[in-house]
Amino acid sequence: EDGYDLWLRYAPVHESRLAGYRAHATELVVPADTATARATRDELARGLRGLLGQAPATAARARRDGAVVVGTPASSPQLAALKLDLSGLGEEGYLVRSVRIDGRPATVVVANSDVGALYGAFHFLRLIQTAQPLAALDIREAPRTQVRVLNHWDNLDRYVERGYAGESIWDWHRLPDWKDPRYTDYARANASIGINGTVLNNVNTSAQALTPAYLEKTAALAEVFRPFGIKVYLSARFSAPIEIGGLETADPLDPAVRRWWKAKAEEIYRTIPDFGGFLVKANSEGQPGPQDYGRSHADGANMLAEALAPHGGIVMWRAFVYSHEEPDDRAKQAYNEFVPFDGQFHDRVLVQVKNGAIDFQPREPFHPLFGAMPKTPLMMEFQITKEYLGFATHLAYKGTLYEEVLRADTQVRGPGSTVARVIDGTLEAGEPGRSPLTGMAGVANIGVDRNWSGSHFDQANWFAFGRLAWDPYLEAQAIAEEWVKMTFTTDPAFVGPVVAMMMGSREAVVDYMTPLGLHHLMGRGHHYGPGPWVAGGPRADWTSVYYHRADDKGIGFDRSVNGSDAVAQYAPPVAAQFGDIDAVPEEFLLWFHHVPWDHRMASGRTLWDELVLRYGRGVDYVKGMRSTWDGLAGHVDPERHAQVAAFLAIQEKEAQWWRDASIAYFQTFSKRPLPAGQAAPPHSLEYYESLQFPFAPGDGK
Ligand code: BDP
Repeated sequence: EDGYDLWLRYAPVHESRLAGYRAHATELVVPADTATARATRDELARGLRGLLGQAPATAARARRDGAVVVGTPASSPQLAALKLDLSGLGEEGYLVRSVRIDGRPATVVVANSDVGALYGAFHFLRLIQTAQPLAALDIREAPRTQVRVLNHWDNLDRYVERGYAGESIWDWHRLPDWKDPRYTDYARANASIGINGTVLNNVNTSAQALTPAYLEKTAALAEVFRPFGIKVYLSARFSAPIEIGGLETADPLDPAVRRWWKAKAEEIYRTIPDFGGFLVKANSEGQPGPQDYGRSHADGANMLAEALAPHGGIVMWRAFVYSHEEPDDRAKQAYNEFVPFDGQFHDRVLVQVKNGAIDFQPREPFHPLFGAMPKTPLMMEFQITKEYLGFATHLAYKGTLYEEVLRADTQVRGPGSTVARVIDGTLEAGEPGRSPLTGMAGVANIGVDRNWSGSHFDQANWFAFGRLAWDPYLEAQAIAEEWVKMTFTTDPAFVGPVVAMMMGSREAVVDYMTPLGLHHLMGRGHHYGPGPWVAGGPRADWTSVYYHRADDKGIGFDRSVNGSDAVAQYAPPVAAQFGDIDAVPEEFLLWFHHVPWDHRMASGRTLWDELVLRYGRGVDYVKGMRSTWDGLAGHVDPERHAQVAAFLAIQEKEAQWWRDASIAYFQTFSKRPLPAGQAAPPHSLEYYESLQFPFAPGDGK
């Protein structure tokens, strides 16, 4: 058990359920003969063999009690005869129903397309994997977003930016000739959670990715993924016309540049007929972009969209931008740069927005762009990899982070205007001229490690992202339960405590790293470990002191009307709440306010005391996770148990380090004693500041 099988382990079900399940899977009927249908049949056979100890006989039509029939009405007269209502399911939705065929009980998985049936087959398997009953099924599912993609921050030399699971799984050197079987397993895993696209290369990309040799390699991957309903996309470097096209400029209004991109799109689609489109990071952190020529984001995005649109492609244009001029508050920049262009983007453009306005911190308030561009489809960008949450060694379930953001209420159209409704398009569907595109992207945490994600529990974050991209209204807790059952065991004695531990794990990271709305306090560059003292260097907004602003009066970034007034970017009721030091939720207190050390908190304690206690609470939570996990040894295979245990020990050490270093540093400003019972940091501040990690993973370029 090295974790390679992810949540598709298909371990034998408990004996007590075996007979019941077998009776509902006596015969497997997947009548279509397409690559997708074959993949569906193979997966069902593999899954049922593992779960039930034997694969059912395959047949061309159902003839026994308990057959499982999977496909489209067009592929199966037996399914057609049921005359099920498939309207509204689209190309990716499905039904899973208990029916009678020729008088015999059967389970059918029916869809309008083979890919819909594949998704339904994974759902059927998931029911067994999570110990659900199979009688009287009446499931109707369709994805609520259209573009559900992973973003790999993988360089062509296989280095993964912010990757903590080894090098890239894309073996560009051996492609297109050698197609590693791992690519197929990657596609299975993604399809099982409804992911239908993958951006293969880093947003900080080399233009090489668009050269003929790399398009051939990309085509080979597309061929592996196609049966699983997964399209390939590429990050496009805006200056590619210069670097690989020999042009003098990449000005999006220059006719030769426009012709170049059109020709490039034609070339791509000749090689990959179902290519998904481009992801673009432009005019951000030194990347080239339309502003280099005095043009706008809309000019840049629209030029690319015009080149791709005739072929059905899309552009995902990132809103993670900030210019090199010193801003008064980096948190305001994306909004300021994008809102003026609402309504001006081509209808094949999605603007891809990170969940918060800074950068994937352990907690951020929702990005103020959500709800502020009603005429433009905004796509969510979550980070699955844990750049700011302890890399792969800290156990932090991000389902709760995703859920918190998706449920946040922008209030732009009154209460209930949640971020989820912005993302799925329902909130602003009536806006004239608005493109119907919707989507969600997750920055992948995948590498060549046998367990894919660098740790066993990081697999849960990949899983949760996929499930929420499919349905942003799902609950983080329910997703964690599914994942634990599928990945480890359905035994309630294990599931209960492990899910509970996961549910609080991200809050623990917030506590021991950046409590009460603090943010961006990590080590410079690599982002490993605490660095609240980080100051100086090329940009103020790459330092910690810029964000925490601690002084002898207090701590926090004043974004109220008296400060940067970033709160004004939210709808008035939200702005009023966030902007009021007495009304702002405490978890965002120091995000929006510079707060005196003796400020009274809801607990009755002073801010300083509360801060110190929160750090300690985070460390204690990790200790609790360790003892919970130790107590569960008998329920897990020794290999996975040992690795999780070892990583929890690392996490405890590092949580303690974060707490101690942060307290040692902030105490130099607060000049107050620690609350009773709180241990002083064992080392001096100078000691923590002196620690160097030149080879921490993730930051090399
Ligand atoms: C930050 C990362 C950096 C990425 C950048 C981005 O530190 O490596 O290139 O975001 O999203 O989180 O473009």
